[in-house]
Amino acid sequence: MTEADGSPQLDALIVGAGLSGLYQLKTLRDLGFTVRVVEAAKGLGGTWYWNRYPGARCDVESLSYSYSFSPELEQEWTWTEKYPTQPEILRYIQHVADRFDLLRDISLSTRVTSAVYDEKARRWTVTTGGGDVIGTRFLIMATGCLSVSKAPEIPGAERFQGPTYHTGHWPHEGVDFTGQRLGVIGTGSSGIQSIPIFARQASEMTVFQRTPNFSMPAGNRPLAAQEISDMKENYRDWRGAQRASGFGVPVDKIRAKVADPEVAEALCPTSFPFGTKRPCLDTGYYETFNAEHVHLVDLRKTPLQEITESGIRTSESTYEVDAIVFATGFDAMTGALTAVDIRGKGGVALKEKWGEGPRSYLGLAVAGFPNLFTITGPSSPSVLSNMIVSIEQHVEWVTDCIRYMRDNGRTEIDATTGAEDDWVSHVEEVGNYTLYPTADSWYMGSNVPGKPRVFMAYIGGVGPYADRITEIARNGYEGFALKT
Ligand code: NA7
Repeated sequence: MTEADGSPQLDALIVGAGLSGLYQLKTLRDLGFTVRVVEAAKGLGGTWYWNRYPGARCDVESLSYSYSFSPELEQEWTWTEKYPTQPEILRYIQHVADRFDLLRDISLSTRVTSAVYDEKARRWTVTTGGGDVIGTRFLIMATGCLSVSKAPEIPGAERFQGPTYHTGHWPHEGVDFTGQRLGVIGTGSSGIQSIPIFARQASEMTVFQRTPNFSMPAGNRPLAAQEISDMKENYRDWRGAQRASGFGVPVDKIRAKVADPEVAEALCPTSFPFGTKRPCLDTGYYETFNAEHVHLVDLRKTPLQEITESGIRTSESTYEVDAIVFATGFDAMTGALTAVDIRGKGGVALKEKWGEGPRSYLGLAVAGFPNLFTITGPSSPSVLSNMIVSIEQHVEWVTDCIRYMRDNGRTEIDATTGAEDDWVSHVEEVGNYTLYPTADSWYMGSNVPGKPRVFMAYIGGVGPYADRITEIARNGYEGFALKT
């Protein structure tokens, strides 16, 4: 369907061609809706498209980190390792796109810059970086929780004469640090996964650590044929259990792995309780610091002061380097949503509404922004779960909602402010029963200077959360105002 001026009019526009966007496209298209995906990258995969630094791997086991919606897909796809590598996940995503013929409804290299709600027409007008205008009844942000890299807010970063890289935006052609003096800033999951590999290349490597992290050996290995076939036999039961979800338990043995006791001590996490920052899985991370050419700088003792033309200066000395890797993380959970100029009722900007922290009903909808859905949005379990389970949950809920609206002749759905307030209070209350708010983490938004310090995920559990949103839908979308 097109407007008189030729601009497309859709039932739904999906932003993002990662695991969420692809499944959302399939479910809506299967119901006969006119739907399109726009994606800023040149390829599919979302977070997995960009995070291609060496060693990038999912920290959920591959047999669980896969779609559950198609028993056939489950049977035909075979994972090779316990924890899937980024290239293998991308191959899986490509396979899904080919198998369900998704590509024909996806526009790559297309970035959405603004979305404005027309209250009269009850439709969104979406504009892309290329100047295209798309009209749509529903706007579905499938933009991911960890997709906007956090710029390193370090004085002088732009002065450095050598190459700099961010783990969240790694060059597609790869980088070889052989023979180079390398500085790595950041020891979160991305740093911990990539540092052992950089150490094999660099002639000298200095790791700048602000906060030591909890990391456990991944114990990665090829999957045996028997365990794959056992899993394939039991997939259906497993998927049911998965939607109720669970957590792992740590064993930490850093002092036994690192020869230099001072370095070992510096690597031991002490400043926050286990789990309040996302625990990492590593392969040989701590042992890397036993190599003579690998050095650890403890930024708590000698704070980072600036980046110079040729190196990194702390309060104690300057480290000359040829290249710098920023493994400094993401503007998590809200970054990709506030990066688009989204204007709801009365022209209010989402960024403005979220000035004091994200407010959302169920992590799915935002009061005053009708017909807008956020897949794994803030205040849903999202990053506190196996993402793909939460993605499927949200995608299916949104699809059912849009179908319900079509079947019942409704053209607008908007969360009420009261329901949103209650949900935000509930999320906060449950979060306050935990230790999460005690740590400075990306869960709290506190890794980004100036970002409000709010616990952005829902810790009430994937299973109970699913029951709640299902119940809300069953009761005719409680907490939402629907218009015909
Ligand atoms: P994370 O986990 O946010 O880690 C970022 C790291 O970078 C962390 O060690 C930060 O220290 C450090 N950092 C950030 N900014 C600075 C500055 N300015 N100076 C020094 N050090 C800094 O991001 P990742 O990409 O590793 O992982 C994100 C998630 O992806 C992960 O949890 C998994 O779910 C997958 P800090 O801890 O803030 O002191």
